[in-house]
Amino acid sequence: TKRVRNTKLTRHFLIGNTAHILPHPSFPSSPPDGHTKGWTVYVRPLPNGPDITTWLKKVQFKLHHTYADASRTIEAPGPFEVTETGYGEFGVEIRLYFAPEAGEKAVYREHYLVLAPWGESKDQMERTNEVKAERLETVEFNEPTVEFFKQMTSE
Ligand code: SLL
Repeated sequence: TKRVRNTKLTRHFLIGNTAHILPHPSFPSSPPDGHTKGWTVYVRPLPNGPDITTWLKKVQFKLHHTYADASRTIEAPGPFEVTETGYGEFGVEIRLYFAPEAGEKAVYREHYLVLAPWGESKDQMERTNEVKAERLETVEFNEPTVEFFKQMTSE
């Protein structure tokens, strides 16, 4: 496959989670026994940022083994997220699968779920019953295939 030499495509996105103490309006009123939190883990574009589904085609989230069907796969157009209830924090294993034209293997990220208020907005998180923990992520396509490069630069 022909590649564009000395060229790198960089794309930004967010990986994170939100969480709420139950009960919360976005969750069913009778969660499984012992489940005290509701949460969503996600891979998202930046606020007002460009569409990520031009390059991101599938996301696999691997949850803690205490979940039935711990492996959750979301295909484009997404949204690339998993919503669950539970009691504890754990590292979610995330695999990002790219458009076939990219000719790139899946890449791996981990997001450690945060369920308790933290940091500078701790008080606000407590007041609003919404915890959020997210970070900016980057993928780089080095010497992209000609086809993928054309597609990405003609958006
Ligand atoms: C902890 N190390 O003990 C962690 C484990 C387990 C998370 C967290 C419920 C799963 C289910 C759930 O929240 N598991 O009941 O389906 O804090």
